Amino acid sequence: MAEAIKETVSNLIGRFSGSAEEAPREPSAEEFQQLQKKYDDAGQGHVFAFVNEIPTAEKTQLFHQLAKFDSTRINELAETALNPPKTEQAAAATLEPLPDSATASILDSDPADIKRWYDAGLKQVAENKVAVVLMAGGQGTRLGSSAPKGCFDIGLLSQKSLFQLQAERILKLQELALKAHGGQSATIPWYVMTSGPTRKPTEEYFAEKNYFGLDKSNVFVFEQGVLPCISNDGKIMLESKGKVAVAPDGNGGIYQALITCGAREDMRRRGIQHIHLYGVDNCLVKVADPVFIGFSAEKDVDIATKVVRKRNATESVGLIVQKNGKPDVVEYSEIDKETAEAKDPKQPDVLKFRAANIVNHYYSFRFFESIENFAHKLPHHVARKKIGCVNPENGEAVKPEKPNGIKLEQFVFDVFPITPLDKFASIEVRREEEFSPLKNARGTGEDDPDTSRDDIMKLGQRWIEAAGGIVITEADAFGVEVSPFISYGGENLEFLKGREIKAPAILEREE
Ligand code: UD2
Repeated sequence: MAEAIKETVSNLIGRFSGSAEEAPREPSAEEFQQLQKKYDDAGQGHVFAFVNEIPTAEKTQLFHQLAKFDSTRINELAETALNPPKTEQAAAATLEPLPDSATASILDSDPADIKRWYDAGLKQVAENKVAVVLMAGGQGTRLGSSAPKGCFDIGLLSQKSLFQLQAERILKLQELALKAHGGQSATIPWYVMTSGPTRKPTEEYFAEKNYFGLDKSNVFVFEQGVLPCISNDGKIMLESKGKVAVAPDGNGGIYQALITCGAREDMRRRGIQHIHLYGVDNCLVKVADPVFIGFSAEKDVDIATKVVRKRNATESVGLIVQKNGKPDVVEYSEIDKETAEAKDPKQPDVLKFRAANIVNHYYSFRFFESIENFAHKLPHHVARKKIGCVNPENGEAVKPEKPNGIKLEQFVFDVFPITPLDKFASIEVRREEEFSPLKNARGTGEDDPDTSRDDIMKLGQRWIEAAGGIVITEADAFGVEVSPFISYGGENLEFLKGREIKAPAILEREE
């Protein structure tokens, strides 16, 4: 039996990692004609304009790329994107903050509640019921780095990357769960979604780092889907004569990808009940946070989301709201100025909409079992971009000076309105403890590598001072990097009581 399971798992890994990329099969002339007819009928036949000018291998690549898309669906998406229906309800959508019944806050929770949630969450980890899904398909365009964001070195004394910090928090939490509840092993499987551009470098980085000490049979790197780029007149764009211009389908592509790559099946086989899903760029993220798991399990919700208080009206964050009576998120790229600046009628100097989305969500596995019902219904958001392509008339390369097409992407939080309010919860956490996103290049002064590094160092210093340690600081010499191996969330630092530490410093486990 064990052999059979091992064999199945190794197949899964093969499928997940997609290691053996066999050469695509050459289509028959009939298969090629059938596909060409489908695209012709959809008014997208121009994608075959140059097939007689490209070598067979490229022609085969083009066939397999186009066979993956549904040309009729692409037309529907393009039509909706370029000519959005002016539905009256969109205009009349009533936006309100979430009702108190669906919101909690760590800031004013009873410490006994927080401890109860923590213990319950840790027990779920000990019983191997908690999985983590990491969305790491974004390309760090604003960061100015071509490597995946998770590989980025934010300048810590340890030189640890975001991926490494997150992996070590998983290791530490497994250890804490084992200590608290005994048992054979507490395993938190880690499903890492990448995109075309980030998959290979991510896989290579994980292998090079030997999975940061994690058992590699519990780490699954998989790839999200792509969608064709569409010209402003609704045509599929060619990147070259034999290749469609495509872009990752957005972090909302996670749901379909979890099924396609077999991750949901693997979770089912493992008996997973709770999923923590988060974005890679937050250096403070509490991976599989037991408080969050325990809180969500106790409320028995299908979806929960962590929020922080919005910094100001223009911060680039989504806002958790109630829209037409349902939980929803208004993304920063789609919010109007009036809504963003609206003040709370009861507190005139506080923003009315201040529950900032931090890409930090909980799902019940029960909800994941319903992905087939909604994945294809999620809306596609439109990003107008400058897209390198070839002129469909003559095949010449076009380097656009201004946006010449659109990329379509789904947003992970667009599932929120599917959930009834009583199966949804939002919990406010402290920004300085849980949210410091890496968005911008060094030197920007906000959400950049230096703010990420400083926020980790300051948090570690606060943990040590709270445990009775003394941190000696001078002007810009502050902070202590506390390795996840020493403490997951500031616990078990009493051994530092009375001890002096000269900042900046690092507390790392002895090898
Ligand atoms: C995201 C949130 C926004 C706010 C902000 C806070 C969404 C849709 N928007 O905006 O509401 O919370 O973060 O920092 O979540 N990703 C993929 N595949 C993709 C695109 C993105 O995996 O095709 C991942 C990306 O690697 C990252 C996360 O999704 O982990 C968020 O992506 P982003 O940083 O590009 O999103 P941003 O900052 O526009």
